[in-house]
Amino acid sequence: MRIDVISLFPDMFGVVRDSGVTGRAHNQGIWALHAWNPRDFTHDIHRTVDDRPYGGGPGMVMLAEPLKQTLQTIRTQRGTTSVDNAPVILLSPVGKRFDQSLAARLANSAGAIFVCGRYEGVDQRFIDGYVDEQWSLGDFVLSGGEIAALAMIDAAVRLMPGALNHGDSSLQDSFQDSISGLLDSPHYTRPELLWDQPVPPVLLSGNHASIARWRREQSLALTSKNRPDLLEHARHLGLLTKSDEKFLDSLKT
Ligand code: 4GY
Repeated sequence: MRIDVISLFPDMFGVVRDSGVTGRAHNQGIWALHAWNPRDFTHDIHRTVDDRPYGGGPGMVMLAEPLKQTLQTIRTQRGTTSVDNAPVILLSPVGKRFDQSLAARLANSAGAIFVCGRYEGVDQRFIDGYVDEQWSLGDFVLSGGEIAALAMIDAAVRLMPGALNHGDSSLQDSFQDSISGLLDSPHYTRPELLWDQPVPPVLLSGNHASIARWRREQSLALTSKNRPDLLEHARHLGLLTKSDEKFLDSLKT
């Protein structure tokens, strides 16, 4: 998979290229990252990438032309003009909310070209002419799209085959994230007694059925408390058993 990003701060992408799971996967050639600065595609002496908004108002708007020039260079290097090979995705709070299924879609694709806006936004004519999709990390406003792109790249790359060396844990995660539809249960490691708090005894019992049931109940209780919307969704999909429902009932009293 090849990811291209267009950003006035391309150095920010060193984080995902060089560290942790995503850095190791990058070194293994599982994915490649190319970060492009639209300032390098300006032609004026000031290397201008923004200008004042028509109609007035605060702040500046990103110029369409340097973004278009950057995109054309990327398309030439990628050797294609087809959108299904590499969709152009703008990071914006007006976009479709990013979730685990979009992460999986990206992980199973040939890649994407992420456009990171700065200032008040991007000239709408670039969006209309060149952007295929808009994705949002959440209902808040960042000072640029970079941190949203970093989060999405991280979420996708860790799902790619070979990215997590212990392949089991990605299975566990995907079970939690997309099969059970519930929040993950708590984790414990050594020592057995820490700050007067013991590890829940069931986890030391060696009884794998009891451990699975305890984890399931922890997930149900946490999801009910923090994300009742996810619980309702899981119920709608028929992912809750009679035993789950009985446990959830017992929480109400
Ligand atoms: N939230 N999800 C987000 C964002 C900053 C438009 C320029 C978000 O993805 N991107 O807040 N991006 C943009 C917003 C103007 C800065």
